[in-house]
Amino acid sequence: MTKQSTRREILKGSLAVAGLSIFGIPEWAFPALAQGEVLAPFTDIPESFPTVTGPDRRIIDIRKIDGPFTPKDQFFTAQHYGHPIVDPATFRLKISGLVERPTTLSLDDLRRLGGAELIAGFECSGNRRPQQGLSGNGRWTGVPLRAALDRAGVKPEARELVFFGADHGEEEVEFRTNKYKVEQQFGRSLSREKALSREPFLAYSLNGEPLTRHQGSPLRLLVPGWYGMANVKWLSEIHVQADQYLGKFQARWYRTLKGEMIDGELKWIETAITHMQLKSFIARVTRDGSRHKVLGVVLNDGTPLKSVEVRVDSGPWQPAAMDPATSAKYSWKLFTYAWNGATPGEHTLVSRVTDVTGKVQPTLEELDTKKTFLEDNSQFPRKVMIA
Ligand SMILES: Nc1nc2c(c(=O)[nH]1)N[C@H]1C(S)=C(S)[C@@H](COP(=O)(O)O)O[C@H]1N2
Ligand SMILES: [Mo]
Repeated sequence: MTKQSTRREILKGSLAVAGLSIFGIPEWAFPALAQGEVLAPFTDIPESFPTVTGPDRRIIDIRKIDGPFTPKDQFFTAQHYGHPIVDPATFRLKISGLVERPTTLSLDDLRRLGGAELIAGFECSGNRRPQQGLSGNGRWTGVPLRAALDRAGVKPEARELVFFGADHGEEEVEFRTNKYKVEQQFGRSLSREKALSREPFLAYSLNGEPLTRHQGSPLRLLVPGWYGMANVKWLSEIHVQADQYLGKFQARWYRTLKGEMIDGELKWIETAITHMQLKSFIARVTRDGSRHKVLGVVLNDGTPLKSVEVRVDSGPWQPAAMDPATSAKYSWKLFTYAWNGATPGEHTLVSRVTDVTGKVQPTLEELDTKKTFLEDNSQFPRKVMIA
């Protein structure tokens, strides 16, 4: 048995498990550049650009993805009020409001509840072309949110849970013709049903190490399969209430305005940003001798995938192979495509992903009636120069 077919057998096995057997002949290789492998330059982004994009902001250079998990010192970081400092030793998570037992939990208390692991990737809802750098994937350790909430006992009349970060700032709240300047904490809410489901997670470590300040040290919420804004960093308080939470970052900042055809009539609707929309993008193209390889990323809400395909110029869609190391439900998924017979000159490459429900990643034209820029999951054609 050759080395190649061994790899193929292994992959076949894990694809069957993941239900991805319709993918083409796998040509999987670990994503870090192999010896002798060189990047084929994209002509749609600069050869180099700063990944630190502001005082407290960082993006990843997707051409440098070097494994299933994004290292802590490369993980993108985005937030509204900068990075607060919270001392892990004196930190207490407060659970207040409509609970049987108002509760405060130290990190040790939380550790005693858990030690569970979650593999989850996410992107900022504003992540978009050409850099797509507001995305990453992590192996998180922590406690299912449910375990902490059960300590406090959510009362039957509670409808909504609000998650507050330690970060805050002055906000202008508009009410009719008035504007009020008030101090507010970053806050995001979840319905009772979602908060008490098995999914949301309180994470205190990333890839086996305590969260960095950038990642929300000492504790953050993760809502697997949702866009980044739900993953409240520097989590300090969970407030349980009957009313709807209408804070800025819940009710106003993260929403989409789009036109939808309903019974032959165009209706303008506004929706909240919640779960990630089905998306793929090509991260890099490399050459090893005369062979070219395309590596890309899929992000979605955890719905199993049916296929990822790559198209070169105006050729047919060709199946890509999935990386078995990224098959966990909420992991980002890496894929590769062996591009045979690449000719010198500029080419256009694009990927598209389809999930098992038959949902297909839309083209940019198909998102034409989406006015606001968040949730851009459109197919992203890339231009690459082959020497
Ligand atoms: N406390 C707090 N949490 C926050 C935010 C914030 O401003 N404050 N920003 C959110 C947004 S918009 C995103 S995209 C993610 C980014 O997570 P990261 O910095 O770990 O990549 O954090 C989310 N959690
Ligand atoms: Mo975001």
